[in-house]
Parts: sequence; C-alpha cells; structure tokens
Amino acid sequence: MKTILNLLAAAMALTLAVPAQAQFAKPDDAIKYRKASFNVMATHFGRLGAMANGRLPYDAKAAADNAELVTTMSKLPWAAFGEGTDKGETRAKPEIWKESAKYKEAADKMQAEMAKLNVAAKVGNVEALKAAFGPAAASCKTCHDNFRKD
Ligand code: ASC
Repeated sequence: MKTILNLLAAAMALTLAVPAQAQFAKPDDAIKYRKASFNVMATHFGRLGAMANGRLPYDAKAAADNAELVTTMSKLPWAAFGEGTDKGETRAKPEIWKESAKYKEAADKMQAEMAKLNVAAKVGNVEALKAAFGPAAASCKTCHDNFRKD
C-alpha cells in the first residue's frame, strides 16, 4: 500500500511539474534554446550596431530586416528559464530565480527597447536608428551586469 501511495505521489508530482517544462524535454534543451536565441539576437543586433556606429554603411532595408529579427528573437529566451535550468552549461546567475520580479522587469524592458528599435529602424534614416540603438544596448547590459556571470 505504501508503495502504491508513493508511486501515486510521484506520478502527481510529475504531472504538476509538466506545465513548466512542457516546451522542453530536459533542462539542458532549454539552456541550449535560450543561448541560441540570445546568440541569434546578438548577431542581428550587432549588425544594427555596426550601422549605428558607422562601421558599416547605412542600408535602410538591412536595418529594417535586422531589427525585425531582433524584436522577434527578444521574445524567445524567457520561456527557457524554467525549473532546473539554473545548473549546467550556463552563465545564468541564481539571481534570475531569486529575484525573478526584477529579472522579469529587465526582460520586459529589453523587449520594449527592441520594439522601439524596430520602429526606429523602419523610419529609414540612420539618425533614428542611432537614437534607439543606445537605449536598446543599455537594456542588454543591465541584464548582463546583474544576471549573467562573466
Ligand atoms: C551587443 C550585444 C550585446 C549588447 C551589449 C550592450 O551588440 O551582443 O549583448 O550589444 O553588449 O552592452
């Protein structure tokens, strides 16, 4: 009887744990996913930065395309910070889970800045891109400083 109860309890615990993990088979998959999405975002963000800083010639179409991708990517990593994803091949700091409200605020801020950058990149001139790029980069840095190990 005790064994059956234990099995039932274990099955229930598993069921309860499913929603949080539903999108990823294991924590390691979530870690890989969020790193990949940050990486793709950083690649396209870097191309915008090169234009904003004059390292690459301004190209309105490229700016618009890159900003669209950055905005899309900025929405993805957050679902991959679920339970058990604090350990493994990650530079994520424990503060992400300990100060989750603060982390969410920073993540929301970053997404808002990327949405603004997306609008600015579609204006069609480099001045608009430059004006939005700085605050967007600052929103990346806030998270790196507070929530990422070097
Ligand atoms: C980038 C990039 C980041 C941010 C950050 C801004 O180009 O890949 O993560 O800018 O370095 O401080």
